[in-house]
Amino acid sequence: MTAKPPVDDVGDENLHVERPKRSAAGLAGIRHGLRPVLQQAGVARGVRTLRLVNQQRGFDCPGCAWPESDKPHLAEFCENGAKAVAEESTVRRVGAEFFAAHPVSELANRSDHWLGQQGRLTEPVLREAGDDHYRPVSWDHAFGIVADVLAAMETPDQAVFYTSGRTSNEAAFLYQLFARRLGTNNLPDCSNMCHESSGAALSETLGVGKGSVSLTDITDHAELIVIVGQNPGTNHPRMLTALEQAKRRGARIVAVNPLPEAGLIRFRNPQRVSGILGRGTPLADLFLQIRLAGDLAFFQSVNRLLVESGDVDHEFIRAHTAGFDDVAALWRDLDWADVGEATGLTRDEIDAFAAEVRRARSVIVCWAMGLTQHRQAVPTIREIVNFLLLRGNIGRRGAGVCPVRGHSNVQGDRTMGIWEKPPAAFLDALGAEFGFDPPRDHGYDTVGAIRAMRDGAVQVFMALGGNFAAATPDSAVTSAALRQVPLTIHVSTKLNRSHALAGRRSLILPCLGRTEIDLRASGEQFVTVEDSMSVVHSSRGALPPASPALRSEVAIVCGLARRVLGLGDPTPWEALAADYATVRDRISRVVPGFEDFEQRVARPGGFVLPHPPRDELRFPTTSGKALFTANPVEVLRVPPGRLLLQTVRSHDQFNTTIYGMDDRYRGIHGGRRVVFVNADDLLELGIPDASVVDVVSEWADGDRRAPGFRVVAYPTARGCAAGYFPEMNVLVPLDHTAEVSGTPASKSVVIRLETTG
Ligand SMILES: Nc1nc2c(c(=O)[nH]1)N[C@H]1C(S)=C(S)[C@@H](COP(=O)(O)OP(=O)(O)OC[C@H]3O[C@@H](n4cnc5c(=O)[nH]c(N)nc54)[C@H](O)[C@@H]3O)O[C@H]1N2
Ligand SMILES: Nc1nc2c(c(=O)[nH]1)N[C@H]1C(S)=C(S)[C@@H](COP(=O)(O)OP(=O)(O)OC[C@H]3O[C@@H](n4cnc5c(=O)[nH]c(N)nc54)[C@H](O)[C@@H]3O)O[C@H]1N2
Ligand SMILES: [Mo]
Repeated sequence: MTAKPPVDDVGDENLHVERPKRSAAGLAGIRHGLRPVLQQAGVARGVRTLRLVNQQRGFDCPGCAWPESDKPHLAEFCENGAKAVAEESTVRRVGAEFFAAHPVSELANRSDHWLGQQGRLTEPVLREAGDDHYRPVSWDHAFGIVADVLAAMETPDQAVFYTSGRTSNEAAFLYQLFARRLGTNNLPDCSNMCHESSGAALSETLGVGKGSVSLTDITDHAELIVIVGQNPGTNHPRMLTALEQAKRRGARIVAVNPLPEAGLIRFRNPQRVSGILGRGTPLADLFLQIRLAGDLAFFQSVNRLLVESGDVDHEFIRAHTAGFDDVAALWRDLDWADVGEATGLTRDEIDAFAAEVRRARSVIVCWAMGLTQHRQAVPTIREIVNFLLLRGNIGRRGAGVCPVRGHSNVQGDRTMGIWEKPPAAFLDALGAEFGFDPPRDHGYDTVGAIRAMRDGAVQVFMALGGNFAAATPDSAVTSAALRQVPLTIHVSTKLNRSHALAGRRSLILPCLGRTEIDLRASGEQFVTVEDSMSVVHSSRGALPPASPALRSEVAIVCGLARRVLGLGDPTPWEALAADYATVRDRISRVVPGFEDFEQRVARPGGFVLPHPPRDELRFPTTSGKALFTANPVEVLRVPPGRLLLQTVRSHDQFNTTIYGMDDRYRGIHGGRRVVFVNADDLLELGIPDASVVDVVSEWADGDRRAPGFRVVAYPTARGCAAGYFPEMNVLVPLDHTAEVSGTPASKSVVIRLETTG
């Protein structure tokens, strides 16, 4: 039952819309999850693969970064994990014949779905300047081309090294070492578009840019769990199991979201009989349908109420924090009319939430892209820290900050030094270990890299994973920028748009995926990853590689580094590529918290990295205290006749990888070009439900247009539309970014709808 890849693009011909679902997962979830694995991987390979996901001797799920429990179920995977595994373990292949048959000019017009469905890349290919085809090239020749172009650069800062968050710790560590040996900190990554805002806000206020809770804080201890700007039913389905456990022991759950997402309302656990048969567990006790970008005003109003009623932990504030008095003064000036306008919530709703908070001895706040991708993302997350500090909800059991990470190793890549703004202490340790003086100037982040490419300042763009052309904002600007780069290099498992919208010369270097056996000179290797709760553990592939020509990311980085840096470079690249234990040995001496790495990662479940606020109520900020910060509210006012647009994931995609054309929980089937709008807004705009419109975004430099979207009347907050990325990325202006973090503000774009038919 191995289905062949699609010949034609499916498009939206079969689009139909049903009522949104009220609950997530359940039996349908398992069935939907298994179907793609069995279709793409064949029955035997599929079942064998799924049995090994997230098991202690298996591989880490290439889906999201939600942690595994101590005692994984026999099948610790979810519907969307199954889809991620299927994408990678597919038996379809893209080789020389494929590229001979499909010119790049044709590939550029294919959808992300069609490209991804073609199968795994099997051999290195090169497209020369002026040629319309990729053609096979040897690994050696490919590395030679890169070495020649890098050697001809005027400065190392003309090269950019992007990383996506699936890269292992070992590969990431070597990749940043290579870039810095070359002399640049141009290491943008997908984190710049993801949790950069969280990292910025948390490191400033708490001294650590990561989450402070563990899985048992959620399952066993928290009395109140607040889920803000996150859609776990689709993007972190295993989180629902943890929330269900919390719920069963009496924890309260509050969801804050413009969309009534199915997973937030009710959950049917597919791994429990009652979940398969019954109606499941109601999850949220309180659902607050907030307006886009209203969260800063919301949390600030709650903070004010708590201070007014005296429901704060003065002892904690005095002992562990700084800045409270100034901030409390700002809160007293908060205008309730602004709060109402920004949040769309009534005073009763806010009071109800404050009452939940007063009752709870321990509170966790979880969030994801609904907070990080707004202009005021960093002040908003700082205000959440204020909220938790007020009642001592940091550094104690069942309490804390929980930014839920996206990619399975995005947090680990940062820990390994993938960052354009590396801390001096990291560079010092790296330089001491490898005997060189790393560059100190900050490099480009993702948006900075696009500007530099646009301005002709980049000679080489390399990507270790990801789909830069599709994931980044302002698609027209970005693809034009990429196409004028003299050489682009993509290390990838699957075909994607970035290979079609690549530089003047373009290389695709195919690599092993997580699911595959990685055999090196010293034997079979494993790699390590860090999950959203700072647990580091191993991941070992089990399937034969998709093609004998594939190399591991580690081998590719080391091979390239040797060729580029020459035989005179003292780094033992060959030895590092032969035995990943030697890489971990280096990491253990450079990165704090990785002492005895090899021994500790051998333990079942791995080990937890230190987190001073969580472990010892110590705040490594400049003042040594946790900081209250003043975050003035700026109400985002939209001109009449306009809406605010957020760009989200459907249930059938992993970022730019489109598994299928459905968004089951939201009732969308057979298409993706939809725009969700509140029925009352449609009435006011005079646009009937189901019309076809152009979505037009408005920015200082002019309009951007996404043609041909079907309007779907949907119970979203008033004034707040939604659509899918990457299709809507063409509407996000490059300069529309979050303060401080520079993250594209792709969840609050001012748009108008123009009817076309
Ligand atoms: N299956 C699957 N899993 C994934 C991914 C995937 O694409 N598919 N992607 C992975 C990655 S890289 C990431 S970063 C995560 C993303 O995980 P999520 O952040 O859950 O992903 P989004 O689809 O962007 O959903 C954003 C949510 O925030 C809400 N929201 C938007 N703006 C606001 C706001 O202003 N205030 C509030 N309170 N809510 C708001 C939206 O309505 C939506 O529910 O998922 C990871 N896991
Ligand atoms: N408008 C809008 N834009 C967004 C977002 C949004 O919410 N709205 N979300 C942003 C977020 S949170 C993120 S994280 C970024 C994601 O940005 P990216 O990380 O750049 O994009 P992905 O779609 O996750 O990358 C998928 C590609 O990775 C490759 N790949 C998969 N597995 C492996 C592997 O093991 N090794 C290697 N080398 N390659 C592999 C495959 O070729 C696949 O095509 O997008 C951002 N863009
Ligand atoms: Mo992400």
